[in-house]
Amino acid sequence: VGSEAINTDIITLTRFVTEEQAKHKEATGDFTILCHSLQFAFKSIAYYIRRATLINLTGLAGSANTTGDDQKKLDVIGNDLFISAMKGSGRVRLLVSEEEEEVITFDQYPHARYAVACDPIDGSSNLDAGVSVGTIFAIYKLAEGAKGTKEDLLKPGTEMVASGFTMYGASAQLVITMKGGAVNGFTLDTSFGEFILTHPNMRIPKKRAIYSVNEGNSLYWEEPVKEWVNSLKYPTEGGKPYSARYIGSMVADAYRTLLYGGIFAYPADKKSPKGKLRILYECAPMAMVFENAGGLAVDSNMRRMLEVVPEHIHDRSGIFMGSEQEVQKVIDFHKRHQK
Ligand code: P6P
Repeated sequence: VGSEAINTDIITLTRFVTEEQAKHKEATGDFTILCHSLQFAFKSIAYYIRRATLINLTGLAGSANTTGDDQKKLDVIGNDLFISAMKGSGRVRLLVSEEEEEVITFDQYPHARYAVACDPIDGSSNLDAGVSVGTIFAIYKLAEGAKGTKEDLLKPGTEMVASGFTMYGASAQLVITMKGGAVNGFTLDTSFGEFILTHPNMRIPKKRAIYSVNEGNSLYWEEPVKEWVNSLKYPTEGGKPYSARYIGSMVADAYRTLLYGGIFAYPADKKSPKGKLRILYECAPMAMVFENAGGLAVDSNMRRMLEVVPEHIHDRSGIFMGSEQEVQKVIDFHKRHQK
């Protein structure tokens, strides 16, 4: 071995969660076991995404397998993998998935104490183009005596115990945060098959001249949104115009915004009055990541995103999330319109 220092004190996600558990004497280890199953889901989804083009999973291959079914699309495979990983944990009672109309209850585990909401492969429409997609997840702990019905998930994001996402890009990047905790980034080392802590205590810059929004919707935007975006493009106080960065895959736009700063927005508008992105498994989990990294996240009424309560499990919301000062600018434009 050469003279370079070998880091033998590697912090894997498994070790990280185990050390976290040790800090809470009342912990039973259930969350640790749930995290093992979560990371298995990410590893297996990462495997199929990496091979998608090779084994023609990027669309309905048209070729039937032995049982005559159409070959599944990746988002169906991602969903199946996630469901079986959560069931296999034995620690999940309820699961909401973007791919499932109804909530899934694991009746074989009536005493399991966690409820999970997820988008197994968010942005999957971009897959064929090789754009980074991801899994977004939210974890709630069921109240004592909870019945284990979907009402147990119709809560504000402030009640999540953890949330995060895994982006399947050049490597699989997992970003996870616990309630009131730090945001930590892990990179999948496929040679170990382990998520390694590579981005401890991620903090989003307080400001950054980058905005990320689909301007193809500007015809439908409300006035304050139009004025806010124009103020970035045509600065009046002599500043430089902002850079526009929009990938169209939420986890990719979110990861860049978290690392570089700036703001990501998907406003509710005249075309989508309730917004496009889903509260339970897109807006709320991302909002907790951004708040715990020192940023802000609000809905189209400028309410704190984590205080928004969905009425139905697939409810949507507008969202503005990113650097504190950038989100504050949007709030200021909306305040001017309220007077
Ligand atoms: P648009 C992908 O389809 C997605 O759900 C998010 O990942 C992404 O942020 C958004 O929709 C992109 O939507 O309307 O800009 O294509």
